[in-house]
Amino acid sequence: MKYTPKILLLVTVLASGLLPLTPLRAAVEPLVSSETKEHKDARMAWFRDARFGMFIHWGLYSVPGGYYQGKSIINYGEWIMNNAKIPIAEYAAFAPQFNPVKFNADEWVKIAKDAGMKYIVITAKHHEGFAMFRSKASGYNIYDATPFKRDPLKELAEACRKQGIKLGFYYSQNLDWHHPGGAGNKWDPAAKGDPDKYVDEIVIPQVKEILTNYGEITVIWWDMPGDAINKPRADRIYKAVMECNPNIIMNDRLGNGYKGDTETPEQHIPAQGYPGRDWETCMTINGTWGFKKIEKTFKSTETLLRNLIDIASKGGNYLLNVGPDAEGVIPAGEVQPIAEMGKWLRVNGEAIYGTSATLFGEECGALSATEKDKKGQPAFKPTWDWRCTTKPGKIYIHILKWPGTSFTLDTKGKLGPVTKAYLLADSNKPPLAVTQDGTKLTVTLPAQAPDPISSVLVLEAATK
Ligand code: JFZ
Repeated sequence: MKYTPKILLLVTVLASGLLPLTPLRAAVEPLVSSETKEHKDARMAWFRDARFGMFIHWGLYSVPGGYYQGKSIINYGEWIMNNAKIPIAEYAAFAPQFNPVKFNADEWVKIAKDAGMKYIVITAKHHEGFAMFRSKASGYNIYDATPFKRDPLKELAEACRKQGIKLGFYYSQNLDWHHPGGAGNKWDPAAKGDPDKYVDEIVIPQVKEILTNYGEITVIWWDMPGDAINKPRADRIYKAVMECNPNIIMNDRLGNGYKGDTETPEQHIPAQGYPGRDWETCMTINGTWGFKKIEKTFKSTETLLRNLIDIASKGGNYLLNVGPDAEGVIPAGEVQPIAEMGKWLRVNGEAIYGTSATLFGEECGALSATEKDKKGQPAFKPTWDWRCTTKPGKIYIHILKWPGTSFTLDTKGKLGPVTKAYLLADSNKPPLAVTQDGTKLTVTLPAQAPDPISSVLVLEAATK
């Protein structure tokens, strides 16, 4: 087919939403420099507002659910093929047993939405190599290789669109323990193959499929880069993504110098965030990403909410994982605490969504004088009295440890006169009494916290 350049331009602009295209983004990564700040800001705007998303690890590994030959296999459930060194043909035999008839995309999206999450990132293909979508590039996919005969990503994309949730795809570009030429499978000789053929005949065609067949996909989440993703291969993959959607948000895990748009700290919250970079902490609610039958212990609502508040106060996002089982059900132990988070967010969301990082920083904790972290550096010891987020003209103090009848803050000269103070849970009540003596600010509080986990004190004041 031949298009005139004008039509092509029009089609591209329409396809990429209303953002004006920087024709150069495709050409510049990893040098990045020529995307204007305005364009980058517009491209990242929804992500910076969102603050809270759902990660979904779902694949063939949900069938064994952490067990192989009657034994519980240690470590993450989605790594079972590797951890138990399961031969390719034997692992592939899980496919005919995979029939997640209880999968209901509308329900999953509703769970995310009720939790106050604004986007979903789901594993389109994890290291096991099994595509969770209908793929022409490989028959090893949920539509063609299982009795399910449905494309869950298609159903999820439709449900997301209906319910106003953004959708992104995780894709394991380097590790692929099934397809010849994919990296990482050293236990089965059938995995041997040409990595260029793997990239050109599996990765690139599948990436094009997931970025064109499912409406607007807003995030591409690579994982576990390695030597096999050398510069020419990384460049080819990147080019394919940019051809599909130049406004996509890409994480930092493609490999070979590609910094992407986001830092992705895993299972932890960095002490100070990443000043000058967008970032997203991804985390499990239990001890695994992919479903494991043995996992019965889940983080509490308090821990999860604290994490969300801590992350927001450092300018990041929280991508919190759920691992649906082989029937397509998200474990109740994961649904329950995130539903509680949603309840809190319906009252206090103004202090999370679309906010900027703290004006202060010291409230998050300090470096220990004696203890060292894994890298031998002074360990960061968080403190949990309060956190701060901001919006123009508003400072939100998330009070985690209720101080009794008054809250005192050293403003360090960072805010002007406070014109009004109130509790977000209590915004119709008379404003709270405030005294300001130099940089010492005191707000009179009720004796009881409105919320047992975190109550937000709003200060209306100009920030400096
Ligand atoms: C990777 C995957 O291997 C894992 O299965 C899961 O998908 C997770 C989100 O990402 O695991 C990693 C990746 C990076 C680090 C640790 C585990 N890391 O940087 O420490």
